[in-house]
Formats: sequence, C-alpha cells, structure tokens
Amino acid sequence: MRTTTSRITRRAMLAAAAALAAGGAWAQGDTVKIGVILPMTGPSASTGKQIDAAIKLWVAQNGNKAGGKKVEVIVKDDAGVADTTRRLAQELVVNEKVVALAGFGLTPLALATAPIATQSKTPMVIMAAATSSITEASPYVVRTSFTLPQATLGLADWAAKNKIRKVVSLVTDYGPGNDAEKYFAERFTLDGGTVIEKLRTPLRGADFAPVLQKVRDAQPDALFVFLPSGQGAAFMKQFAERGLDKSGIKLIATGDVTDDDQLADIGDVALGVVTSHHYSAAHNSLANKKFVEAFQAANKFRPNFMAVAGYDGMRLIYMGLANSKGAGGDALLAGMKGQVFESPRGPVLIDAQTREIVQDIYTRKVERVNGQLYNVEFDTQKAVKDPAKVK
Ligand code: VNL
Repeated sequence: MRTTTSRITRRAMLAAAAALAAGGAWAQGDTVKIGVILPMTGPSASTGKQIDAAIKLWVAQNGNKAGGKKVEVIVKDDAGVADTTRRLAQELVVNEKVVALAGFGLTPLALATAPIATQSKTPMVIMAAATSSITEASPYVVRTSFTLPQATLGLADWAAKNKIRKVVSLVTDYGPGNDAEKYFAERFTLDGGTVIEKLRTPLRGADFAPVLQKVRDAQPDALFVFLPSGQGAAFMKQFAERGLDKSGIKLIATGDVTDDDQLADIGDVALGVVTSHHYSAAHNSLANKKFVEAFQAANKFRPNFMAVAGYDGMRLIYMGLANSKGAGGDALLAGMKGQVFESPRGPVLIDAQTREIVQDIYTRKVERVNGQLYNVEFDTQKAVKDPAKVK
C-alpha cells in the first residue's frame, strides 16, 4: 500500500503548495529563497557541477540582493532521479517557501516537476533540459538552456551544403534524442538528403559497440549524433577504437557531444568534428572572455553550455525580482517574460509568448587553439526561435 500512501501525501503536498501560493508565502519577510535542484551525483553529475559553479559565480559577482530582498540559494541533489526531483521540489515549495525553482538536469526531471510549478504558481527556470515540449508542460516554466530542434536545423543545412547525401542518425532514446532525430531528418530531407537509418541508444548505459557496428555496415557519408552532456567522451573513444574515425564516415553532432567539459578528455579524435550549438567557451565576445576568465579563476575547469544557462538563469531570476519588486508568483513570471540581454553565448531574448529562449546558433569545428581543443564557431544563424513552436 506504499504507493497509495505516497499518492495521498503527494496530493496533500500539492494542496499545501497551492494554498501557499494563494497566500504568497514568499512575500513574508525580507529574504527570498531560490530552490535549485541538480544532479550533483550520478551519471549526469558534470551537469550539476557546471551549473552549481555558475550560480555561485553569478552570486559572487552580483551580490545576494535582488528586487530589494536578500536572496538565499538552496541547492539540492536529485542524483538524476525524477521521483527525487519532484519530492525535493515539493519540499522546497511547501517548507522553504521558495520564490522560484531552478536547475533540472534532464528532461524527465523537469517534466516530473512541472505540475508542482503549476499548482503552486512558482516560476520554474530550466537551466539544462532541452526537449522542446518542456515549456508546454506548465505556464510557469521558463527556459535559459536551448531546445534540440533549435540546435539541429542549422547542422542539417550545413551537411546538405557540404556534399553529404546519406546520413545515419544516432540519438539517446528519450525526449531530446527524439527531437534531434526528427528535426534533423525533416530538414535534411527538405535539403535533398536522405537519412538511411535511425539508431538509438538507451539513456543509461554507454556501450556504443552495437550501434557503431551498424553505422560501419551502412556506410553513410556522415553520422549525425545527439547524446546528453557527459556521454561524449565515452562515445568518441569507442568511435576511434573501432576505427570509424578513419573509415571516411564524417562525424557531425549537436554540441552536447563535443562538450567543453569533456573536450580535453576526448582528445585529438575530436579534431575536425562539425557541430551546431548555442555556446562555445571559445565564443568571441568581450562578455564571454570575462565570463570564461572569472569562471576558470574560481574553478579548475572550463565552463560549458550548462554553466552558461545556469548563469543566465540566475540573471533572469534577478531581473524578474527587480521587475516584481521582490514578489513571487505571477508577478515574478511576468518580470521574466520578454527579457533581452547579452549572455556570454551572445544576444538572447526570453520569448514572452512561449517562455522559450531565442538565441544565435553557431556552426563550429573542433580545432586546436593555443594547444587546447575548442569548438571554433565559423557560421551564425541569428535569433533562432524553437522551430517546434514556430507555426
Ligand atoms: C538533456 C538535453 C540533457 C541535452 C543534456 O545533458 C543535454 C535533456 C545532461 O533534456 O535531458 O546535453
């Protein structure tokens, strides 16, 4: 009967959360709390590490006051388990009376929590998860990361323009992988190419041997890959071990695979790999140079796209609180919508209609710069909206 009990508890918690929102529990006192839930342990721990470091950098640089209130950040570890994320979110809303929820390392964790945001009218800032549908799961969801459709279309165009005719796609078998597979194939087909085989690997379990054998047998011009942040190094190692880097099959991917967090581990096999994404630590702007320098001075590692979304997510919450004069709920949500600012990634806008980030998407190639590997941007698509929401 454990399930029944936990269901009743969950319903009671949601009712308590709704009651709290109606009373504006966050409005009492001169402190507002931000509840951040991240995978600090488990297979996606690198995402938690990056976002946590970026949040700390934001607070160190901008202080702990916003909208006339003292800001307190509470970070909780969900180890990448959706039931844990949802429980932690309930506790943060009901017990800590947080003004905003933030983090969310993987799509299932964000989707499990969205009903709590809706019930309690708590803005929920997605700093990592990237399945397009997440912003539709609750009117209180706002995203500072990206969507896979957004990151994928430009790469399909690049492939078609660069004599690639036959592609095999390989994605992780869940939300963002489905989006990447679908949007790549649709666009590449419009461009005159063919996706001859669509392969998938499970989210848990990094044995790529079976799918890599299929890629070799299919002999495409290129292999298009999406894997979530943290799996790129294991994949690239096996790609090289099986000699695929010397097989004439070109590797193209979303930037999640040649992640700045793992590029040094991946090593020279990454050289020449073309990807598309919204952030590279090598992005050439003053704002990014300052961000990367400060981040590296505070940490022993390079910021990746997760760090930037965490940093921008904090900026968005601070801007929202300034606009709402420290209030939460609908006033804070309204204060976040339509914000325009310069991120280390480039200019961004939070679309007031979709609550989705609009941003430049870059085509990049892995090159050695001053002895280190970087995703060097060579082409830009300006102000890309999530294509899944463009009617
Ligand atoms: C997701 C998408 C996660 C892209 C990722 O890394 C990523 C997700 C942890 O939506 O689950 O790179």
